[in-house]
Amino acid sequence: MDYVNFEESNAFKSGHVACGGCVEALSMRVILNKVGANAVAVVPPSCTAVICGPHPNSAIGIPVYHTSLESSAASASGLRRALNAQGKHDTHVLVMAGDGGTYDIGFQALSSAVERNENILYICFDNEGYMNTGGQKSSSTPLHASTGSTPAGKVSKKKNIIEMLAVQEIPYVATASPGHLDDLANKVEKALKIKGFRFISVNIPCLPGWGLADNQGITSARLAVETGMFPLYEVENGYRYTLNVKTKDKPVDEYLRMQKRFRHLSEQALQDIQTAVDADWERLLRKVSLSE
Ligand SMILES: Cc1ncc(C[n+]2csc(CCOP(=O)(O)OP(=O)(O)O)c2C)c(N)n1
Ligand code: SF4
Ligand SMILES: [Mg+2]
Repeated sequence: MDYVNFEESNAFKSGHVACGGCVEALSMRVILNKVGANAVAVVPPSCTAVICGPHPNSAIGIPVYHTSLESSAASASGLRRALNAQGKHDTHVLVMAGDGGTYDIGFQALSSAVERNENILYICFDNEGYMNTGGQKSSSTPLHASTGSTPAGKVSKKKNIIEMLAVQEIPYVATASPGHLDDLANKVEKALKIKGFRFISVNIPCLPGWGLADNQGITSARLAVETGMFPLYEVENGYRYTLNVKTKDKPVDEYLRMQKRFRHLSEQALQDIQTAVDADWERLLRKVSLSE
């Protein structure tokens, strides 16, 4: 049984407006309790921005800078420098952004901040689409998923942002999941101790966006890991790979079939996804073994 290794510090308050059963809200609670009070958050338009809510009724216990969808990493860079100029080197600068604001619209600012190795912790809540605006496709949406803008299924594969960032040799890049909360908490704790650009992508099964029942968020998150659709791993300094859950023992259709966005899949499409996931898993294992 997974447990969460943190003390509740009222960093995330009840009464927020996430969908009932949303595992992003649960993830935010774990992350913010680890981050603590000495921090500022940068949040672009997204479910996260809605969940945080407006001042003075914010659901989170640290100051929030609501920036534009393009500019999270640039805004965070500016805040970091302003805090440094005030001698507040220990104040954490945290970005909490969606996949649309990270993989797509905010990617230019992200890429530049990564190149400068800004001292920022960037959390991407990856619900694989533009969910706050009704569920359109992003470049994080997986192959074949039906969305508001790809009703017959997406024709390209999910962008591999972890590898795109790791190749720049930043100190820390990781994936995490609300299905493994202790692992998520440990990764946040580890990232907070590192200086430089740190990036954690959290897989967020979105209840309305993926077509899941209100109580299926955690089950779906766990299946994403168990099927290898969303492996949990870390890349330090671009080369040291660590796999946090070392088994992949379920077929992808267990994960895909419970989501309405994949209900139209043919047997062939299912097989193609299985083949691609198996190949990606083998590649990941090779990278892990190379760094041992
Ligand atoms: C430049 C720009 N384009 C479009 C929008 C409208 N918009 C607001 S939130 C959003 C969805 C963002 O998706 P994502 O970052 O994945 O966050 P999610 O809603 O899924 O949490 C969009 C398209 C905007 N605010 N700015
Ligand atoms: S739309 Fe999805 S990610 Fe957004 S609050 Fe609802 S369940 Fe959570
Ligand atoms: Mg999204």
